[in-house]
Amino acid sequence: MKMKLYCSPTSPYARKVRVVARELGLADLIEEVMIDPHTASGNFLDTNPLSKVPTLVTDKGQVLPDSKLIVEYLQTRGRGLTSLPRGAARWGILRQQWLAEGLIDTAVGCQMEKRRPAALQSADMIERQLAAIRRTLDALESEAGGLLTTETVRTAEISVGVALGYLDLRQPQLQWRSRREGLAHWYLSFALRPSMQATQPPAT
Ligand SMILES: N[C@@H](CCC(=O)N[C@@H](CS)C(=O)NCC(=O)O)C(=O)O
Repeated sequence: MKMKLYCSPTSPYARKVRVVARELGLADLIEEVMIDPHTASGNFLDTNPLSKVPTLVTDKGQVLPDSKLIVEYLQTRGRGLTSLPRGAARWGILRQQWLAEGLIDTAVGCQMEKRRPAALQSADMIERQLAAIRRTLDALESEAGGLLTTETVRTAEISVGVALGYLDLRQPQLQWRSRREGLAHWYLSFALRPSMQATQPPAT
């Protein structure tokens, strides 16, 4: 039985898992099922009562309802990612990964706010989130030299790459590349990886 990955074509959390699956050579073992978690019903809600994508059902029928959990699980099933060093360097790389994860959370938060009826949206809230995104991009830019462009990468690069791709999709007006040459240069080659190309979100 194949594993089943519930995802949506635009979710950055789902894309992260889909990229990891491909980098680990596990894509053939996983059936990707595209759903809209905002309108999902029936089977999916029984599978994940949180109604969020990504959700993985393993080949043993276990349900994993969160991208970080799924990435951890997939790493026990395949090889193809560079493992993290030990010691101080480990925390530097994880810091970059967590900044990127925060970037995704904040950009998705912005998107959720924009989904509300116009009269209920808070311009202050959106501006506060955009300011956090700009600051976080600046922090990632200052450490962009540490991002790998090697044949195999780490989960940190995948989180950073997916976060930047999501900004292209949802916040193009931010022009994140402007004055962030290090990140922009790194992303040019990262975005060409087959795992990234195969998971590009549709143009909206
Ligand atoms: N912490 C979760 C977040 C997943 C998440 O929020 N996914 C969004 C799509 S980008 C979703 O399913 N939203 C549906 C909803 O909140 O009802 C993860 O890392 O997987």
